[in-house]
Amino acid sequence: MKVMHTSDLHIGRVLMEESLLQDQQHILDEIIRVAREEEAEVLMISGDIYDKSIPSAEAVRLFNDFLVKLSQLDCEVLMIRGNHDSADRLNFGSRLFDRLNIHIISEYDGHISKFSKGNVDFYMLPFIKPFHLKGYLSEEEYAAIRNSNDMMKAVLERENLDENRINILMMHRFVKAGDKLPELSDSESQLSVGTLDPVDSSLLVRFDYVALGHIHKPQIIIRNTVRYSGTPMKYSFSEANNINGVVTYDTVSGEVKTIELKPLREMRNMKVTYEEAMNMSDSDDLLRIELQDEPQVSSPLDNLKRKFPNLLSLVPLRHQQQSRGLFARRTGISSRDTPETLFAEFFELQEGRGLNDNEEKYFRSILEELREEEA
Ligand SMILES: [Mn+2]
Repeated sequence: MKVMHTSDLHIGRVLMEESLLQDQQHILDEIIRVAREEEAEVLMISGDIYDKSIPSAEAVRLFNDFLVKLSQLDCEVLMIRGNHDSADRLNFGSRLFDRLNIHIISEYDGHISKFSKGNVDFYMLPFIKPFHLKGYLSEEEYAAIRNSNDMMKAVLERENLDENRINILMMHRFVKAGDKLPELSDSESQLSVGTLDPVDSSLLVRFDYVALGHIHKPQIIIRNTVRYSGTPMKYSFSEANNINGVVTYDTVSGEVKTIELKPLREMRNMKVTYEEAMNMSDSDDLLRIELQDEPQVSSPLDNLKRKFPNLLSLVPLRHQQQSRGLFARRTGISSRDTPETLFAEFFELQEGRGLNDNEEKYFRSILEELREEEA
């Protein structure tokens, strides 16, 4: 049986105020085209269907069209909730969609939802937090859960895998292999960087394939068959060099393949002088330009925009020098860094002075609000 794996559609996402709806419509059609061409029998979408827990009307409309097209496929569609999705909103209509071979799992009911086809069992685990386990564990077991890894262990211990069957797990989480963390991009939830809470891949060894979502760069975690499919398209300029696509897994031969998807608009970073940029041919690509000189014209951005209508970010030379200073000093983000200390450091670098009491208070209040929203 051939199964297909994708994740992190983030329908409704906006990139630097630029709507990506057309690009997303195109890429969703590409996913459907590939599913058809590959004769996939099951299509797995491992969370973050929507970009926001309250999606825009346009995003809902696009997802609605996608569902209709999926229902016309000769293929079972499995979807789980990601941390960006509202459980209730994603769940809307799901019992009706079941009849159309579209299975959406948004909630945990004490067991991982299992979907069986042929000799394959698909375990569909939506994004959950430890409190979702309350009531399913004894009080002692529940009290012993300190992090995501403990939670995952408890969740998996409750399942009886049939070793005679092919077992596939879908989940939306941060998974590490030993000391090795997955490689992040700028488009994952920024706040999560401060609260890295990984699950160790050693918990997943009993599965033949693990279809992960959450991390946006496609990557293998322990073996070819425990991997992040990555987003089907690029969602930040830090992803410009990624090769985005969908993954297929043949449950008989064990073969894993990545099938590249062609975006509607390419995304590129350019490091050029103003002169060089103006001498290039016009382009509709989504662009970020780091200028390598200080142009002596009055409105470089307007001129460049005429050639490159989708130029979304123009970084002047002096900003790059400042941020290089920042990166030169920092060797990375550690668990000791908090959003407060990181922001204070960033502010000092930009402004050449520390935060005063009022500014610090203001920053804390914004952070508080964001954290409440996240909770
Ligand atoms: Mn995501």
